[in-house]
Amino acid sequence: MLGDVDGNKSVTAADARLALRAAVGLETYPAGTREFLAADVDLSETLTAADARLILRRAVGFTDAEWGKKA
Ligand SMILES: [Ca+2]
Repeated sequence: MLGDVDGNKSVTAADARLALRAAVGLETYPAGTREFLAADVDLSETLTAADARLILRRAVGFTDAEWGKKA
């Protein structure tokens, strides 16, 4: 599920944390893995702070146009 990096079936700040850790190299999610696909919410095929930002926004209830759409 998009945004659910830890796989617990909900999108929370914990998922944003993992995405941010991946963006700075503290977690390694190879392309194509479940974690990578969940974290790449802007479908840019890279994990960046922008993904973490979108996940955190989703966790607190915002809906962003970039979510699940290629830029
Ligand atoms: Ca989750």
